Amino acid sequence: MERSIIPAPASVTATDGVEFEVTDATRIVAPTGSEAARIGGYLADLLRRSTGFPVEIGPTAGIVPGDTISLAVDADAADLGDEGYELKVDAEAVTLRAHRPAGLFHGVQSLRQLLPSRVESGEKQDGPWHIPGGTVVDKPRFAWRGAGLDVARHFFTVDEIKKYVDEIALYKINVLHLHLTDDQGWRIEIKKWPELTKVGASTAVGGGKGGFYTQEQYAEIVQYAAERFVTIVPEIDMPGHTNAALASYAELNCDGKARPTYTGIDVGFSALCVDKPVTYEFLDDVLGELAVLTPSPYLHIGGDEVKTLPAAEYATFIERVQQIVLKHGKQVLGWQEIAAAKLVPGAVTQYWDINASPAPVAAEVKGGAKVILSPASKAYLDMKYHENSKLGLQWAGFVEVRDAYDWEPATLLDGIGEDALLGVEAPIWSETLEDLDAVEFMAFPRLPAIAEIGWSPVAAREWESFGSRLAGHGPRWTAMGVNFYRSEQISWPE
Ligand code: TNX
Repeated sequence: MERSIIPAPASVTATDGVEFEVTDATRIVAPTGSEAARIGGYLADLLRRSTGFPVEIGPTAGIVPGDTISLAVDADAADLGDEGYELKVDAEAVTLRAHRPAGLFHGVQSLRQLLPSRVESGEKQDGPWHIPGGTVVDKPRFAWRGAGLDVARHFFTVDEIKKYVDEIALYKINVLHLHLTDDQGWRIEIKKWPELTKVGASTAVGGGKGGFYTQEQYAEIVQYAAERFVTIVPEIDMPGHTNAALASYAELNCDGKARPTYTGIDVGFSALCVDKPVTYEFLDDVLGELAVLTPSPYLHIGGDEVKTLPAAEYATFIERVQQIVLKHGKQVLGWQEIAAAKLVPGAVTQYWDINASPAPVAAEVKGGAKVILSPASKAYLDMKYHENSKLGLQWAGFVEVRDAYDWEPATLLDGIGEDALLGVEAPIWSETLEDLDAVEFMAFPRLPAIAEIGWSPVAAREWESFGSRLAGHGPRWTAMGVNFYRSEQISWPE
């Protein structure tokens, strides 16, 4: 069983010689109207497309042995936690149990991966459809297993985001962090500041046409992701990375003059005017509108790479913005640079810059702050795989699959141990990536590596095992229509 599941489950016991066969009599059993039934419906849709079987859902089992896949939330299964599940497969039935619906959803992802890869096809395929027998008992190591996507340097459509949500959910990723604003583009409608999406949204790196999400479209993304147990975490980067806003509104600039729009890829040149009251009125409106659209407890305020502000002004700015975040009922999340300011209780920093000292973050940790790890040399999926990669950047080095896989969060940084970690996240910056095809090429196969680091216990993590499991996912991606990089480190099946 364990030969195929990514991320590696906490525990797997295979029953050799036993298998369950999905047939035209297979039914999904879950209480009518329950979350279990909704998740069962998601599984049924997947099975119907590729098997061509009717796969009915109902509250009671069928009468033929071997025809039942049951899903249930079990109030007594508290030991499985918020996201864990237990999956039992024998010749008669598949039984999936969890304490919470999220666990059922994750269990369905494991079940998917136990079926032949052609189950991922959008068209009817030939059987047989066997699932190997055994028991999986599984729950995550870290609560935060994120993917990040920069929709500012290049714009990605609602449909592209939805497809990416589907792809990351397969690997039990539970956060999609959207980098909504940067120098090259402002991508979210803010009703009180309409020029942001008239001017700021009109550009992209390289001079493309840009774009933005209306609040309605954004809510649709949030909802679609929530149905897949993925939380959208929005980022408004500030005080730097703000040229798109500074081009949209003259009054946000200290000299009162609107900046020209920007389509290059330099970083660090822009900054909001930290002394002007209008700056904080602006941020209050932006974060306020966004908070209403955001079920996540966190608003990401960026805070990275400001090269034009004195340190004291930067710190004062971050301290003021934190109060705005709190006022709107949210908690503060920011890139590691915000650790230079006095952080409010509950604030989380996201480590990325391998060239900067982690000491300020470690100091915050001493005071109880939590950290998300996105070390660029391992977890930045926009880094080139090797020197001849056409897509990607290379400031943090080349990142092959094994580099993305072979590191341990709890021992990576001095003073930032297991207890301080909320989890891990794999960002994709889109300076060189114009569409989802390009994003997929960077994410696969490295995203599953980061997903395994975030989910699996250390004892279940091993490169040889990961590599052989990963090889089997190549045909799965092909069946799903997911572009991927055929790394030479992996023995892909023909
Ligand atoms: C650094 S990561 C940045 C981004 C770039 C990225 C490219 C971070 C907080 N800032 O603005 O897009 O490198 O890899």
